[in-house]
Amino acid sequence: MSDTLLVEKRDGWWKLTLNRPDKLNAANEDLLYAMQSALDDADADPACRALLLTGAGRGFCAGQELGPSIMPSEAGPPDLGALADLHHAVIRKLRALPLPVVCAVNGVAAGAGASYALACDIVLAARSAKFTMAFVKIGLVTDSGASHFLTHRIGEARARALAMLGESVDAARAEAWGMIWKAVDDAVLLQDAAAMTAALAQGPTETLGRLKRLFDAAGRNDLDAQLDLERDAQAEAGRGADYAEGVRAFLEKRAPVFRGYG
Ligand code: T3D
Repeated sequence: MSDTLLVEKRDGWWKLTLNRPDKLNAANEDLLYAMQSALDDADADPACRALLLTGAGRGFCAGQELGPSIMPSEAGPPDLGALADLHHAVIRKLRALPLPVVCAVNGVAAGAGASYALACDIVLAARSAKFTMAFVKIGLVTDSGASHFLTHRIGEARARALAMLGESVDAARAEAWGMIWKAVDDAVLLQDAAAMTAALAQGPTETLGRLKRLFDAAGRNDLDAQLDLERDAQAEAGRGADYAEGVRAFLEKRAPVFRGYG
């Protein structure tokens, strides 16, 4: 078990904390593998019905760890394609995980660190936090999905400018632009994010997983294709115990008790 990622198992949900605070939680290989493994474990455990991702200390994540291991050496240039694959495996797992993932951005989210936040389903950010497309400042392209997430959320004009200028966006502007769900006061970020994750963990988990698939597809589908996908997902939802419980609870004028699966 790596200490670069803290995994706390709560009642129905897990909290993952990026834990390299002296480096603003910059991602080294150890952290990237730890994230992959924690996401696989969460996927395999039916008792985990939601995830919260945050960072330890004053930063959320400063992106790829910058150091000699990714510098050109006598052996030649570094294989940044292979390194991108490592980051991208984490992004793919975050998106494919059939559970809601909440991100509490507690401080700066730079480079791939911003991408990790944007890959989550619901992003809350402390008012003091900022998102920085730092890639270009070191001569790299925007990766780990940031060019995709930004284009879809804030539009191409803003996405291109952010990527090319390497400018920062603070949490209030990120909310105003639709890049994230909400900016909240620093003092309440973690408690708000934990309450939201705990509430999602009580939800109809399989339906929340289907919602993820629908919204992932919405960006590439035309209306006809999306209507077909919605019909198929609704047909699946209608066969589930949580749908029956939802309607029963409504008729009985009580809160539903969703099992999550089955
Ligand atoms: O192949 C591939 O796909 C490659 C992958 C690329 C994806 C990427 O993420 S590329 C972008 C990599 N990240 C960056 O370029 C960001 C570098 N960091 C910064 O620009 C600044 O640190 C921040 C804007 C994020 C925050 O600034 P500030 O002033 O609040 O903090 P600081 O003093 O710069 O940093 C605090 C410490 O964290 C400092 O260490 P020290 O001096 O106290 O010992 C700093 O060196 C360290 N740190 C910050 N970012 C990184 C880092 N150490 C290693 N790697 C980092 N990315």
